[in-house]
Amino acid sequence: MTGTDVTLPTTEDLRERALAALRRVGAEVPEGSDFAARTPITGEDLFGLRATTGAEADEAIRRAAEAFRTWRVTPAPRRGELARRLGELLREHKGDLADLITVEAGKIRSEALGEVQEMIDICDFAVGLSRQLYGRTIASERPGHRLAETWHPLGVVGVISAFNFPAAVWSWNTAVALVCGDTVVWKPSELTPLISLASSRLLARAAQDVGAPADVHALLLGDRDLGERLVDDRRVALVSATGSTRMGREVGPRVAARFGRTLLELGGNNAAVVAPSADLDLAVQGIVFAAAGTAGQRCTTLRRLIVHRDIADTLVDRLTTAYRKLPIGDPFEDSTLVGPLISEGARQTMEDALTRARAEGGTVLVGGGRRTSGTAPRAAYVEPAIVRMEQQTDVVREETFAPVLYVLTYDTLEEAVDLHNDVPQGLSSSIFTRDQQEAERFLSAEGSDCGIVNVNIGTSGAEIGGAFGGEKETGGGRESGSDSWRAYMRPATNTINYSSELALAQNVSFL
Ligand code: UN1
Repeated sequence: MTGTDVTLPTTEDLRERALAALRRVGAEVPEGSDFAARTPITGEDLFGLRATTGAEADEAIRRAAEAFRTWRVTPAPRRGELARRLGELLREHKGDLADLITVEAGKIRSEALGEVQEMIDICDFAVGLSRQLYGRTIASERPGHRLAETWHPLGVVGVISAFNFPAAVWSWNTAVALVCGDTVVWKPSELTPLISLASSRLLARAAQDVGAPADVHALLLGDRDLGERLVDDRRVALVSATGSTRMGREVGPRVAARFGRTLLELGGNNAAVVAPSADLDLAVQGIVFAAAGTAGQRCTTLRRLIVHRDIADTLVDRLTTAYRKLPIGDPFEDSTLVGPLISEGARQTMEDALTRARAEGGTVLVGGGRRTSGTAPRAAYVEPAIVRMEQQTDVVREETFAPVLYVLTYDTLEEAVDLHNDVPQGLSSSIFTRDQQEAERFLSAEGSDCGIVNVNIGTSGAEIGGAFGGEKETGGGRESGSDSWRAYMRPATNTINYSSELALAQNVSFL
């Protein structure tokens, strides 16, 4: 189905809106012709930009390594002041940053504001963390000895981020890395240079306000060559990369080959199990947000629904009804719930997945069509789709970064868990049930194999307080809250002898 019912702002309006936000933030736009800032709202270019050159990137890494030498010995609570000031500036410019996220990533207003809130939250978390970088004291087996564990800053952290959370994922890494005493060099997605310029500018202002070295953070704008520099440069101690599993498969071994560290946050193929006892009102709301929200472009997006056979028809009916009413279009419009896909390429990928799903025995129950606009032929607006599958086929096991929800049915919880875990990715999962035993089994070691496991809530929209990340092809990294900070520091084990005897461990005698 194709309609011509999407009314959109003009590219000129969007350009003005973006420039006004950048001006308020105080960011300068490096004009040039290396690549273009672009908006998925109309699918058009906004203006040309100059990319960071290889030599500039090299110099940025050198300066970040130099700044590390003073930053690492700045007391952690003092480093926390930088996160606090950044949080204040983010609060002040929340609307400006949200505007840029909507213009560049196409997020609806409420989700764009939510992304900035997530940045503010991690700054608050990082301020507290700056007084909580605890090590342990361990009982020594020797008299007059003490064992201690000390956490030290790691070095330069290279952050490679994706278009879909263009600012929040940077802030999770950056706020935590900075209070840990690291310095940061950021290579954002080429699709979201403007929000990167704005975020980076606010951090530079915060650094100036609190007297932190200017080089604690640098931004590299341009294509993947710049990311590859971070991957291959020995001065970069940790590469924290968010993106596809394909990208992670390259980054992981290359960084490991030079004994660098990685923190990988890669693809997901998130599922929700819906049990017969589930509160269906709750389930429908949770599922529609997780599957169709952000136009299916979160790594936590719900992609598979594993429904008990007895309630499958009822649930699917309610979902298809809800899907038919989803307002699709201009993400700046308050009533819109589904904005554009990031590109025509993403739309094509969705169409291909639906073609494959049909060939693999699936039935498209709702959606999948394109919405067009007379004024913006290059924009990619789609109707979120629900596809009933007889089996978990190849296409279902892949992550398609678009709003396609596959529905599978089950008879026993064991079968549901087997289906759930039988994919290569392991990011986020959930179960809708009012049966406590069932919920606990799903949360237990024989349940979901994901890094995020929820009950009676969808797979997306995690708070920053928990650790974020997943297993298997999702990469194994943990970012954001809990004790994820440990990835940004190096532990040293100290044995301190406060006796006058040299006692050897394991009762070894010598001399
Ligand atoms: C991502 O999609 O890369 O849990 C991050 C969520 C958000 C973060 C998503 N807080 O959906």
